[in-house]
Amino acid sequence: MLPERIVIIGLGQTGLSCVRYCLDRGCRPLVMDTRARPPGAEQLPPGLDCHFGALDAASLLAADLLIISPGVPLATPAIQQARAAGVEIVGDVELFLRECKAPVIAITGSNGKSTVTTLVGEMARAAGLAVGVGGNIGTPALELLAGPLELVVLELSSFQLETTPGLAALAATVLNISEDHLDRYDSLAHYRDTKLGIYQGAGLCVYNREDDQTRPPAAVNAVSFGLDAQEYGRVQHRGELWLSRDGEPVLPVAALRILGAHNQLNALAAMALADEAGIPRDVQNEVLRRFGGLPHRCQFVAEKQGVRWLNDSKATNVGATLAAIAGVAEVVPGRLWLIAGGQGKGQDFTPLKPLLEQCIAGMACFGQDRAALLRLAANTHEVEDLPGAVAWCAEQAVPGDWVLLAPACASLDMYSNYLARGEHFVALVEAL
Ligand code: UMA
Ligand code: ADP
Repeated sequence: MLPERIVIIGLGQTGLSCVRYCLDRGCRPLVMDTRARPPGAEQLPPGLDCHFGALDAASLLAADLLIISPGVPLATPAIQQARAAGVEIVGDVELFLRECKAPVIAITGSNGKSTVTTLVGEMARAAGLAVGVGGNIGTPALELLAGPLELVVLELSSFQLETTPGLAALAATVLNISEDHLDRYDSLAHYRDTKLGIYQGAGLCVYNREDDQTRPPAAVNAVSFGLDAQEYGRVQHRGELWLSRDGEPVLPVAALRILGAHNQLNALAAMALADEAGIPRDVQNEVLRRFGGLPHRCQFVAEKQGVRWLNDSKATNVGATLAAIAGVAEVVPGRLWLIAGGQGKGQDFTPLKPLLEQCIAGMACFGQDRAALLRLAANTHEVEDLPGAVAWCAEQAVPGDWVLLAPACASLDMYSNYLARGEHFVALVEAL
């Protein structure tokens, strides 16, 4: 039963799904957004109370329940005031979990979330389960309530975890932790601890033994994945490397279509989660063999004048760019050129330095925070924007070279999201 006075804060995809959820249950919420013209405004039914351009602190204090979108910081003073006054604050995922009867697989991490979420979702579907896949990956969780559900696979961001106190997943994972969203958290430890909240109440915690920051508290039921032979890992078998479980070979690494050690870790995490959901191993393997990766993640775009172009627009932080360079450098015989830049979100870019010096012929730096990238190494070059970066790389590269867009930054200084940036890149390359 929903209380009477509900305020929904944020009118993007999440806010709209919350409005629909409330209306379907006979409750008319008040909707607020700090943006003067939030994207979902024109989809609202006529006559709904709205307050756009700023938050109205008095209405927040008078509410029984605040439903907050992930893009709205909990630390916002008016929201903190309401919390201090005892107003309940939740996110859409919490509302979803209160209604959902099916077991939940919950996935977070700085990178690899969408890949692992998609893999587990595909495995469940291939096993014949009625599976709902949503959360940060794009479909707001509440929309999943519309269909039959035998299993739910949720990608959860740190923002969503802040407002999901009641998570008790069948299995939960933190895939890895590297710097991200430091414009919203006061330290890496704060960001990590928010992510580790995904383990609360989980039946099984799946962690990355290559990354100590992903370890759950000692007392819980846990299993790990990593690149050695333990638990979910890798072993040599019949002269080649295989993914393995407790030292037993499961699938040759060469059978995976997704590139790089980071994707082997993603596959192992997906196996661990799928095992807990009871999905048969042969079904898992069939999905791992056919999955070619998601668009905008190390996606092959085209070969132009003998130069191959790759789109990893989803690399929105340094950790993702490092993984993309390492994965691509393993298979690229020629020189590799990099395009990076955008909004740095307060990250330290220096971890890029060694790979820039060892694996990259040159880096075109564009966007708001390009100055910090330009300072990293001698082989950097300043351009204004993505067209400038593509033009420069096309001039520099010779047949046999590869060019990788892996920006290490958010796109929001110039694009509505990473998809728009990736699509612009694909169009620019196709026009060469
Ligand atoms: N905003 C305001 N004022 C408001 C409300 C929002 O300025 O009052 C801004 C936010 O700061 C943000 C933008 O509007 O820049 C969108 O925020 P939102 O909360 O309305 O976002 P939604 O459209 O509901 O989309 C959200 C997730 N977005 C964010 O967390 C920023 C989507 O993840 C997610 O797919 C969707 O819910 C469905 O669950 C996107 C994302 O970028 C892909 N996530 C971040 C990431 O992956 O790094 C966390
Ligand atoms: P997310 O949903 O967490 O952003 P994605 O699966 O969409 O993750 O991958 C985003 C980018 O992160 C990829 O393009 C790749 O460069 C990088 N990446 C993917 N998996 C990993 C991983 N396990 N470790 C580090 N980087 C990764």
